[in-house]
Amino acid sequence: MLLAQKHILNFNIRISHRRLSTTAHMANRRAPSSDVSKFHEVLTSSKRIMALCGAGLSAASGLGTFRGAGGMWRNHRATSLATPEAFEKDPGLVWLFYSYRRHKALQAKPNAGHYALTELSKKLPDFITLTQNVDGLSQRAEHPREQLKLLHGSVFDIKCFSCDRIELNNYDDPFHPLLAIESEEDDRLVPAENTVRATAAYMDPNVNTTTINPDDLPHCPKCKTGLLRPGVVWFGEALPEDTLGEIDEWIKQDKIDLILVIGTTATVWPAAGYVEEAKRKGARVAVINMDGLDGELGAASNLRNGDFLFQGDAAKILPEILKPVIGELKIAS
Ligand code: BV8
Repeated sequence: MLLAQKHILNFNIRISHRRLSTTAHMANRRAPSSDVSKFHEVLTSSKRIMALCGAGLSAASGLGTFRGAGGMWRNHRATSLATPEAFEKDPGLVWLFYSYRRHKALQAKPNAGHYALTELSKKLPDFITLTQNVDGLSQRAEHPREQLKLLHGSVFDIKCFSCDRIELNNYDDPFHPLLAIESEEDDRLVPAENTVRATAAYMDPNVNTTTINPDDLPHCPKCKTGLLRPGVVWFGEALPEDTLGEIDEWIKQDKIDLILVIGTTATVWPAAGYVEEAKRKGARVAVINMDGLDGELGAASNLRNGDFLFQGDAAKILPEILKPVIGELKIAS
């Protein structure tokens, strides 16, 4: 008995130990700080910093996110649109979807979050921004190009679906007359059925959408036969080799002090994998997200002691938490 008890006692101690250790571990594991002054100490002593950005960074510019608050992809329909298979099945529909996002992105303006990262790049040569966004807003905030890595391409680059031709930075809106998407309110100038169908198609998969005969869609001026397509990385497609190489080169150079995980659910790979890579190089993690811990934080969810979590709008939080390095952000109106 005694033995048993001793066992029970030990067991209890073990249990309590484990409970203690797990709670201690949990406490240690999930105790990110949101103390800005503590973050400022870490920031000012950090030499090498990386940022991983997602749709939440552009939310304050009026662009929908994919899954988070007001998620544009909530119906998952968008995921099925962002694939080479969807383009093969109905290139007109996929083009209408991207024409809609080009139009919205051109109407939008970079926000204080984008400009704060631009300033940090200018002040800290060993800072790089990895963005999953294809909206061109970091570029329009004049983020130093060599410190900006476009993981998933840009809706303003145009590629050929068949040959290797690529045209960078095409801002024609619409890219082709058949792809005209005016703002929802005012669609006088666009063939009504186009907009209605486009929006319907996007919202309701049961609407037959083959709106545009592929022969009428823009074709490649080089190989003449290939359809032109948006220069983004679709699901199932590889990320740009040169960009991945540049990032790996930067990561290899030295330890990393801090990774900023900004407005992303960190659920799309291999982009989400950079959180773990930075941690392996010694980085502390600072999450800036509207949803916070109760939201989907994917690869950035297991925060530890010494990590940070700032819940709220990236456009408001970034200028604040980066102030010791970038100073007061002055945005030209
Ligand atoms: C590939 C371009 C292989 C197009 C995009 C490992 C495990 C599991 C799956 C995989 C794996 N490896 C590969 C896969 C498959 C797949 C994948 O990851 N699937 C997921 C869904 C599980 N990955 C791929 O297919 C990749 N390719 O693996 O190729 C290969 C290799 C060699 C050779 C051939 C093939 C390609 C992935 C890229 C796909 N393209 N975009 C387009 O945009 O149309 S992904 C797209 O979705 C975005 O770029 C982004 O990456 C993602 C959306 O995520 P977020 O940006 O995080 O947006 P989200 O809405 O989810 O979250 C917003 C967050 O912001 C929320 O948390 C919200 O709370 C917050 N927020 C909202 N407002 C604010 C805010 N925060 C702050 N302030 C605010 N105001």
